[in-house]
Amino acid sequence: MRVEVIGGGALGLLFAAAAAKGGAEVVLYTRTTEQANKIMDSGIQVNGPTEKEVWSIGSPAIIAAHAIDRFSEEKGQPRWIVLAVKQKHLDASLIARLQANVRAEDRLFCLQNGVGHIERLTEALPEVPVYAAVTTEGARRLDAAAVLHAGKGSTLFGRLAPAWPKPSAKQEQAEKMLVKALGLGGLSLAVSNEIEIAMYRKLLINAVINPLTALWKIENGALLEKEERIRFMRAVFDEIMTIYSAAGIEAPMTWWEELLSVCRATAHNRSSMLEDVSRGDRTEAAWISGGVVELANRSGKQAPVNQTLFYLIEGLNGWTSRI
Ligand code: KPL
Repeated sequence: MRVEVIGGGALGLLFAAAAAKGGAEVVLYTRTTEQANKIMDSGIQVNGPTEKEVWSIGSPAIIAAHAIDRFSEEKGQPRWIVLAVKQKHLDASLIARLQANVRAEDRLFCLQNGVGHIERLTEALPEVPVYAAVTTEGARRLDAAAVLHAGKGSTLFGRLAPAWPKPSAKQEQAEKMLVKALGLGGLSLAVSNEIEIAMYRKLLINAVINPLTALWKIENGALLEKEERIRFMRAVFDEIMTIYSAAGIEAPMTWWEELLSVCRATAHNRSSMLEDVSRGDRTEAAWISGGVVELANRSGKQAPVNQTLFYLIEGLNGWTSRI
């Protein structure tokens, strides 16, 4: 089985290394040639939560690493193409590159936070099966070729209805092979027929935790340290639940408890949005808080709390494109 991973961030390195360990032929595409060269020289190092759990994998399992402009059509076996770039990098030029080089037999596996990308990709590549993936793996990039797999999570993947309600036998076989290879590589993966609800659950978690931790410059667990913070989280949560209900999304109230559990389980994490803001990078707010606002608008509703969070975050580093 061939797996091509686009994106050399924490999840890209982790998925590429796991697929290679699990026996797949892996090609990794990174933003820079320097990173690709480093990976070809040293392989990828995966560090577990304790010092003892370190392993690396390189050639021949990782058959190549290239800068993304080398991504091209492959005449051989169908590929799983793991899109491990952030939403902000899933732009018109990357989508055009995919349109030119991905064949109908390939499959896209999309690891982005937020919403909107699956629809964009499905529209751009109508012949290609597009899978949404929702992961709770905790990973942090240590350097160009090393990743810390800090928290063992799991990944659900599936297709949004009504795209391909029943996968073909070939498709099911390909799904099984991916689950097996990544499982052997240490990642727990399962196919879900309800990936949409998993995406909305993750969207809610990200839409509450990410902007608040980024604005207040705190770790996830610190959200629970003060009553006022919890009240604010609740206001964001309640607004999202009202929007979900208007949009016909069946979201249980137990998601509040789950949200609090995620804060406890990732207490010492700095959210991805806090990291982006600290580096002066553009965040994923447009696809998280902005995704909630768009969902509200589609049902004829407003989302003032999420809209305000989106504006505040976009304004933090001078990213005011939509304001
Ligand atoms: O997904 C996350 C993120 O930071 O983007 C959470 C779950 C909030 C963990 O930090």
